Amino acid sequence: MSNEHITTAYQNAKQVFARYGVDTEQALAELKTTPISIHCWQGDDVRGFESPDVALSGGIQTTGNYPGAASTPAELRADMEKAFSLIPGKKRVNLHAIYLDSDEHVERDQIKPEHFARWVEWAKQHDLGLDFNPTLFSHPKADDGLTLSHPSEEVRQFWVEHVKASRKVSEYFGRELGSPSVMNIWIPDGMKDMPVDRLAPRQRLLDALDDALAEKIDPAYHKDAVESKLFGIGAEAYTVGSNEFYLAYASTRNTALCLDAGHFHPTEMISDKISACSLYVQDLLLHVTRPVRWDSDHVVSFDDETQAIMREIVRNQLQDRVSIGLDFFDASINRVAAWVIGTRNAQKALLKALLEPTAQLKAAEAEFDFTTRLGLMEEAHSLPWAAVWDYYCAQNQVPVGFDWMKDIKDYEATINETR
Ligand code: RNT
Ligand code: ZN
Repeated sequence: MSNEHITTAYQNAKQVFARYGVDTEQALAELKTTPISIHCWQGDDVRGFESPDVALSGGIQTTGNYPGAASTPAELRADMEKAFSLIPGKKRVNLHAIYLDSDEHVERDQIKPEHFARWVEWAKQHDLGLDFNPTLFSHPKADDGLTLSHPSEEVRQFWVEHVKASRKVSEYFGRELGSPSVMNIWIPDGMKDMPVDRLAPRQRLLDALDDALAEKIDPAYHKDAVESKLFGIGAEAYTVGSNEFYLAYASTRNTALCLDAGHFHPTEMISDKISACSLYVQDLLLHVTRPVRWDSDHVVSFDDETQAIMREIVRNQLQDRVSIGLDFFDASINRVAAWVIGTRNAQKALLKALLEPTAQLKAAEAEFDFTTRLGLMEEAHSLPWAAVWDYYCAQNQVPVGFDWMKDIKDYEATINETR
């Protein structure tokens, strides 16, 4: 499609949206400044660079053996750069502690900002914010399936020290890059079969978190977030960090709350949790992902729930309080393409939400005119938002439509020679 066609289609769409009281220019300006935090771990199947041989643990799994996975920090950064050249708008990169870039082995409780200095340099060069995660899995001290809730004081303390060390790294990111790093704590702790004591591990987790987060850090540089989960592989009967546990923790300790779209019962949707949680916690972090029958972490699709999530943010004007992060890992397709597909889908859903005639919908609802509400809501799905998306891609010098696939195929051909 030529630029002229794209612009003409956009101008037509702009008129259509204007008739519904929607300003496309404003929507595009907002889309452009809303960052999406792209997770590094899609690029190497959550392996990291700490110990090449340690298997992924913690009840999460990647499946597939598509060639070309990154195995060094330089390869991972190159892959992300390629993906970013195909994704418009503002990006952040979400790192896990196991992605340290160090020439020597460093134990988790010993990680320091210097082990992430090359990531920060790179982020500066590419105008990226950074977010962070302590890694409480894929480690011998997590082999019992318990970390911060472990009955052993020694094991627990090791993980507390890891979280403390991670906060320093996160603070360093925020300080260096001028925007707060959101540091998300997810632990795999749970049990395969019915526990006798559900309380004591939760009490230990509560105390360990309070200890790990005791030091105040300027929220201009760093924010803590906590992520609940319903179950994991090998932790089917019980997770210590359940939803109730962390919702109450975040609201009483003033941390952010992370809602992962795959961490609830299959008919529960995080889109319906955003508004409720926003009344009790100041900041939310989203792990936008696609659960297929379970917490499978499939690549984000342009599906109903992804659209509903973005609508909730926009309708309630929560853009400043909700950080949008992605969390999927698929090893069965080209990993760079996975980032491109998932991130572009999240952005499309956000744009579509920004183009919704929300004021008219709210007015209909206020008048109990539910017929108008449903009619307009349904018509809004087929308004020409895709023409606005194409124009946005062209304006931001990234491929329009499926043209990005050619770049992926070319990149794949060069990668296959070296990996
Ligand atoms: C696991 C959680 C967690 C991880 C990442 C790698 O179920 O969703 O967020 O996916 O930390
Ligand atoms: Zn998650």
